[in-house]
Amino acid sequence: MQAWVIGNWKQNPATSDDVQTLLSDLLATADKNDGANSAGCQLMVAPSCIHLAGVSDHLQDSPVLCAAQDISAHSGTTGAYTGDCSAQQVADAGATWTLLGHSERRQYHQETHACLLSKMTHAFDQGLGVVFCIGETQAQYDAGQTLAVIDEQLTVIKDILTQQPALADTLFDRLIIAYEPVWAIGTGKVPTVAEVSATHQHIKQTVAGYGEALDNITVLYGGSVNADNADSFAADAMIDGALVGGASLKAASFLAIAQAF
Ligand code: G2H
Repeated sequence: MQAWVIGNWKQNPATSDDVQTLLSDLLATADKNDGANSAGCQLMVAPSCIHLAGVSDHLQDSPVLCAAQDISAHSGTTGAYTGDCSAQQVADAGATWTLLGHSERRQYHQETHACLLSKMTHAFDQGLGVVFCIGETQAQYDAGQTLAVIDEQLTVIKDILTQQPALADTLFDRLIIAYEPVWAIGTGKVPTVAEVSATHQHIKQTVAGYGEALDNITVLYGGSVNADNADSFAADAMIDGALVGGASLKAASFLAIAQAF
């Protein structure tokens, strides 16, 4: 199974010049190392919306893919939705994937099940792949509710397949799940590999239950992944790659993580 390592740049870097420097470092180091692709790893970066077109231009003819961090829930195309970017617009800017449901979107933008169902529908309608982020809070983890929370969050996928059953046969390589415990995001705290492995196994089984074609879907781990701990996650057969935040903002650490997978 191909591994994926995805850089979620969040609201970084500060300037277009900084973006170009990061990309140049990334491509130069990737070339020098014969590319992370030689390790069978697909690389992707998710810049902020304002940098999307420039990044995708820069990455043209490179093996690195470009994703949006989010899309509008209100329309997949155009409309009177001030501040939003649609699935069609991010695809036009060069994104082939979008993240959806990151915990920072759920927390700071109150993204709900209905909102995410709408976004996912627009993404698939416009031909984008989706990296769907799920994960429990510290309080939910402490209360032993991790799997129950995940089951509830995964119902977005179940519901979209109820609405459009024909999608099931097309989603295997257009849907990635990123398991990111909220308490591990940007904190330096990580669950044990055994915990992540068991949760990923549960996610794979649950999604496989939505349709035969979704057997063994790609599941990434995210939350304080860095060059030092990537090896331990990469060694587990249930962990198909990583969604990386802070450590993706330096080419060297991002590529070290990619090499681990
Ligand atoms: C989790 C992750 C990237 P970080 O948000 O999605 O960020 O690696 O900084 O914890």
